[in-house]
Amino acid sequence: MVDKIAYPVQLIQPDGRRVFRPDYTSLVRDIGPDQLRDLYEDLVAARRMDVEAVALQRQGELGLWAPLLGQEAAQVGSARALRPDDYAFISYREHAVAYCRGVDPGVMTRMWRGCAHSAWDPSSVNVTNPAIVVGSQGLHATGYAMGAHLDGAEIATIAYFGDGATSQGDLAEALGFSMSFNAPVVFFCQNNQFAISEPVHLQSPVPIAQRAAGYGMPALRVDGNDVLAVLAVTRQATQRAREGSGPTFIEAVTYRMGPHTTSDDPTRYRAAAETEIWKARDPIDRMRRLLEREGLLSDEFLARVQATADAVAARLRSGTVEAPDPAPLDLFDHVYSTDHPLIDEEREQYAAYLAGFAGIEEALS
Ligand SMILES: Cc1ncc(C[n+]2csc(CCOP(=O)(O)OP(=O)(O)O)c2C)c(N)n1
Repeated sequence: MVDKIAYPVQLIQPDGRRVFRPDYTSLVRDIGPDQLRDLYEDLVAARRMDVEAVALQRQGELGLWAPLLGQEAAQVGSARALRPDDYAFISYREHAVAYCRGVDPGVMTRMWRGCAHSAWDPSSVNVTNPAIVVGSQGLHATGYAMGAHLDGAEIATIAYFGDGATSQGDLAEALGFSMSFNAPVVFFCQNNQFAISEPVHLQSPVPIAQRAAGYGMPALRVDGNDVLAVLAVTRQATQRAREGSGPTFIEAVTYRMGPHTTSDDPTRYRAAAETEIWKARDPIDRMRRLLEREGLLSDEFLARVQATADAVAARLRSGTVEAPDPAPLDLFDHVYSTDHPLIDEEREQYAAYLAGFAGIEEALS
């Protein structure tokens, strides 16, 4: 697979034409008109959901949000390659992965609103809550994959992370360990060209996938804005994992069209001209062009997509603004599974601090 590093796998060109790649087309032979339409719907719903979350942050309803704008195809294509019993370990930007796994959009913002440590029960959808510690989920995924294998489960585990994460020690350990033990894990890197303000060429002088090749791990690059190509390569990698052929590294070459988070201003470190180039490779436009070329777009279908996307966004909004504020002292719950003297002490101190404000509001009014 190492020869695939130079040329990212592509099945749909930016103008919507198919690419002749029998080796990868065979992996998505079952994706007919209905499935193509469903993928398009996922892409549109994911973007709509993300735009709604950014608006909620601007309206003061969320503390922070990490937009996925531009990365919809990388996330939808890979998540739709997973089987229900596969397991995904995500970072803070994989909202579309969570959506495709079945996470309720109504709880998706809880962590970002600061009202829950864990927004959903990971075991109910086989996707973790977002990992903020960059690269940590590579190790978690490797450990989970090893455990699942020892339990006799024939599943694939997938770790999502960015280009910047590949410089973390955690990822280096995960790659080395998983190769040594042939762990059934897929390392899915979304190379969105930036780690906050650091461009990928500063991160690595060689393609990111080549870093994995250094561990002897099969690695390939895929056009991350091509949902079909991403689906194909992820199916191949997860199948390798399930049948005991070990880990695979996928570099999905994409672009973060928005800021790193809602606290970031990308105009300070990248040129508008560059963003324009990537706009022409927009993953949703590409899929729409394919549907158009193949006669699969109708007003009725587009109305259905719009209705789904609006419903998802409405659910995200109502779930956010209606989420109950936790009691301040809940902060100390679940730090340990049992009582802990240090936590008890901190809880008491904080309670005393809060009590010091009693009556202040009345006095000021
Ligand atoms: C261990 C660790 N170091 C630093 C940070 C601060 N930080 C948050 S996101 C980020 C950049 C990560 O970039 P990348 O891995 O490319 O993912 P992207 O945000 O582009 O999706 C950094 C340095 C962190 N959260 N965790």
